[in-house]
Amino acid sequence: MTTQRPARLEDLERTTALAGLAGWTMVAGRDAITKRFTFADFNAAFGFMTRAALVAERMDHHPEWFNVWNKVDVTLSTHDAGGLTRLDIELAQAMNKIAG
Ligand code: H2B
Repeated sequence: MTTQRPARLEDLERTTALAGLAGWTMVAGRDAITKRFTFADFNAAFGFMTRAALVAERMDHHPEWFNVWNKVDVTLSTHDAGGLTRLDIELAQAMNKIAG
């Protein structure tokens, strides 16, 4: 059985989706979105990463991310599609919700 991966978002779709995603911006020179999450301390940042990791694994869609103490820089893109798909939007929404 083959798994169906979603198609890259059209211009209008990504504009609309991004408008509803607080804090996320397009990455320059790449079809991807990014956000820096800042927390009170490392414990809160790592708690966020742990919860987000569980969602990502359930979605079979994984973030590129980088953590230093209380900050987590996240980049989302669908590697199989070579750009932004609805999976990135859904994971970004879930991360915003987890971060509170
Ligand atoms: N994560 C992201 N961000 N993009 C993908 O294309 C992707 C993924 N593909 N996680 C998944 C895993 C794929 O490699 C597996 C085999 O389903």
